[in-house]
Amino acid sequence: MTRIDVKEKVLNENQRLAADLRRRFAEAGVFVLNIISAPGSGKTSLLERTLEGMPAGSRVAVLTGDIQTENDARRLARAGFPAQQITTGGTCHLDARMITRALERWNLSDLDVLFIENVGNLVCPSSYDLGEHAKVVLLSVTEGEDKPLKYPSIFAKAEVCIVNKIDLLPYLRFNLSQAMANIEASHPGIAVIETCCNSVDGVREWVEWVNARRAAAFPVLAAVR
Ligand SMILES: Nc1nc2c(ncn2[C@@H]2O[C@H](COP(=O)(O)OP(=O)(O)OP(=O)(O)O)[C@@H](O)[C@H]2O)c(=O)[nH]1
Ligand SMILES: [Mg+2]
Repeated sequence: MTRIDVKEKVLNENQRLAADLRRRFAEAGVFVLNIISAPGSGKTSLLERTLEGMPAGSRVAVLTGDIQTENDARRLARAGFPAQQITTGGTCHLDARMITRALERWNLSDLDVLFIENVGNLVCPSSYDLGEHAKVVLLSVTEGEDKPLKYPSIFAKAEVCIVNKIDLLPYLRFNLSQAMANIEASHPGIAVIETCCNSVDGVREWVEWVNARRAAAFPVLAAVR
């Protein structure tokens, strides 16, 4: 049917633009993470804690996607690093064209790390390659331990799963060991980090993961910069 053809065409176009972004990130030595979760799981909070802990002068920037509002970019800009909002106006995911357009405002050679906060949604963002080095999925304990089984695609594609809002466990009927088993079932061997973004619990472990993954992506650059 026509509908299927259109979808394929859009995804192919996205693949072409994502490949171009990937080449540009490699040439400029920019390490890029695409952070995905349901609305409100704590993506912006995790990035706020991450940026707050970075030394001034760190060559890091954030693109943050939402359907409406500039709220998240405003929150993230407080840490003093470049932050740009992409408002999709209704689209439930970021695509490679949106990233390409946003990056026209920045010089990639000024950056070492680019965090992309995707639109809050566990489904659509998993289908769109943004040229990133790795996808990151957040699961907050308020969402229920079954989500990795209900939305397996993003858990299968992500390289690390952040289990957030761990401070709320005493107040919830959330079975953490079952959640861990469900994450492992969706992606055997995936790295899992527990965080509380109201404090810095687990954030150091997350930053260590980012640094190690960056070093794997750019072994020579990581050694000299
Ligand atoms: N108790 C608790 N609350 C948290 C934690 N992390 C985030 N929150 C709260 O959860 C709410 C949503 O957090 P955000 O960081 O805006 O979540 P988000 O994933 O960026 O949301 P969208 O961009 O709208 O999808 C806020 O009220 C945060 O203060 C946490 O670890 N523990
Ligand atoms: Mg957010």
